[in-house]
Amino acid sequence: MLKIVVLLLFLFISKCNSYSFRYLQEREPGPSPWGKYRISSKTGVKIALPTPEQLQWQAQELGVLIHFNIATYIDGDGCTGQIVPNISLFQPYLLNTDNWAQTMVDFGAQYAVLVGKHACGFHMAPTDVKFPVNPSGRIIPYTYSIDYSSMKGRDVLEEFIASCKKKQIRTGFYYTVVNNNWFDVDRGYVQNRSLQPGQVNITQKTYENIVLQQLREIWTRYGKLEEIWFDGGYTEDMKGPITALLAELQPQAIAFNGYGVSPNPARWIGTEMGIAPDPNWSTGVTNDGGDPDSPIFCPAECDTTLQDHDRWFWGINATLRPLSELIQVYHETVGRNCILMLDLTPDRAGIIPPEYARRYKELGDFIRSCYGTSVTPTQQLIVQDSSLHVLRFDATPVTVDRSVIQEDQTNGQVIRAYTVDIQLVNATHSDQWITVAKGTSVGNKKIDIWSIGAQLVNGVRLNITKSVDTPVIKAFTVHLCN
Ligand SMILES: *[C@@H]1O[C@H](CO)[C@@H](O)[C@H](O)[C@H]1NC(C)=O
Ligand SMILES: *[C@@H]1O[C@H](CO)[C@@H](O)[C@H](O)[C@H]1NC(C)=O
Ligand SMILES: *[C@@H]1O[C@H](CO)[C@@H](O)[C@H](O)[C@H]1NC(C)=O
Ligand SMILES: *[C@@H]1O[C@H](CO)[C@@H](O)[C@H](O)[C@H]1NC(C)=O
Ligand SMILES: *[C@@H]1O[C@H](CO)[C@@H](O)[C@H](O)[C@H]1NC(C)=O
Ligand SMILES: *[C@@H]1O[C@H](CO)[C@@H](O)[C@H](O)[C@H]1NC(C)=O
Ligand SMILES: CC(=O)N[C@H]1CO[C@H](CO)[C@@H](O)[C@@H]1O
Repeated sequence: MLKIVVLLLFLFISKCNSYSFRYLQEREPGPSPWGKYRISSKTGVKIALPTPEQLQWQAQELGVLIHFNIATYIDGDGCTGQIVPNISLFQPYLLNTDNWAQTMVDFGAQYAVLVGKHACGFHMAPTDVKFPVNPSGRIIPYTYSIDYSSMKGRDVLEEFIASCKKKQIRTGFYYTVVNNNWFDVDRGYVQNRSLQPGQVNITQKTYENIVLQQLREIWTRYGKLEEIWFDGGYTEDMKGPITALLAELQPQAIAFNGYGVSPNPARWIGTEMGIAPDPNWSTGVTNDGGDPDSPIFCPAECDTTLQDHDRWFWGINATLRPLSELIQVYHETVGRNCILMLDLTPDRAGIIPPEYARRYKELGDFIRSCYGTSVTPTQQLIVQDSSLHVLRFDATPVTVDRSVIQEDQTNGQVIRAYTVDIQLVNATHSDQWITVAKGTSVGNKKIDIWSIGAQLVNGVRLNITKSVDTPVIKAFTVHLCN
């Protein structure tokens, strides 16, 4: 039963291509119904506490967002305006989700979110939903779905889940609530304008019923989901019913754009370019670098594309971002306490094109070779106190050019500032140190590539110069990469 709640005017900010816009939180957040915080015994400030699900999610660092749908078969990057692509276009004759999953492994993705329904309205899973059409009130099935296409009898969502499971990749779904061109729905509402070929006239109430029934289907038929993607969010009218449905069916799932509907929200970083601001905090609910003083733990997700020009669906003439640019994306997302969610885009045959697969693997190979191991096993970590962690290489000095810090955020993110200092091998006395990096937010991970370049050192130390409670370091490592 649909509950209509009329609340505040909802504001959307579209980015250049409106079909992949993300919701920008415009209002001041109200008191969170779930957000927990504690009071620091050291400084008396509020420290936002993560849920175990949020911590586990954030630690994954790499994921993919799979754009494959009927929009793969049109020239534009998704369905704009009132376009409803003809269902006969959907012909993924080589469709193979094992092939997708292998690419995820080569990249290093720990989780994958698949677009089930995008703005066109085409649903990649079979659906039992039936609804009345205007003006006759005749009841029809949801015919703009896989069961009415050349792939009748298959369920891409189920195949995707099975393939990911074999590779221990966690899974989730994207289902856009605010757009459905088949019903001429834009920003959550059925439009009042002349319908174009292929569009079907239904009421707003019917639309909201369809959404809730289809969310119920995809949240019950495929097991526990790691993440649920609300691209563009949801209208205020839908917030109540969606909150209730999430709590009933997928309470553990991370909800992208989910502050206010889920106890496990994640926020958008505010850009699709693959760059997080520095600093980027695990706390705060606005679509930017966050707010260290916020009592709400809501880590950021950085979604970006492999193809050039912010192109999400496979494009016939699309070019790929060079490896060097993707490495920079890694450093400016994962290295700044953001989760990197890279677009994965099968082609019209339904598989990852070989040159795309190679690029994902090249990036994965770089990450593994650069950061997979620390520089030397002979290092000795001396924790002088909770604020001073010293790596010694006295027996065998090493050449390194960067450091990686990870904060244990179990009891919240508490580091507010730090420096990384090195002791050169030719230092003449033991308290001769040079500061090579400084920063503020650490969180899940902070990578500092030293502007001074590679140095031969016999010591590297992390000095936490400001914190709102006793800091807990999960890892402090140094590396040399080309
Ligand atoms: C792809 O590029 C070719 C050659 O430049 C051009 O003729 C064609 O229109 C382009 N197609 C699309 C969909 O951009
Ligand atoms: C879709 O394409 C098929 C085959 O070309 C055609 O028979 C059908 O009429 C088209 N449907 C619509 C709604 O245009
Ligand atoms: C949709 O149907 C309603 C009710 O029959 C009608 O008032 C409305 O004009 C129709 N909308 C369009 C765009 O045709
Ligand atoms: C829909 O548009 C028509 C024509 O512009 C207008 O007369 C009618 O009041 C509108 N209906 C609604 C429900 O806004
Ligand atoms: C150590 O070597 C660096 C160059 O490698 C030099 O700039 C620095 O002055 C030397 N320091 C001492 C104390 O000799
Ligand atoms: C760490 O930084 C603080 C603040 O700048 C400074 O007072 C302290 O001396 C530093 N620790 C060491 C061992 O240098
Ligand atoms: C506290 C803080 O540094 N906030 C920054 C977070 O990121 C946004 C966007 O870059 C900045 O505007 C804030 O100043």
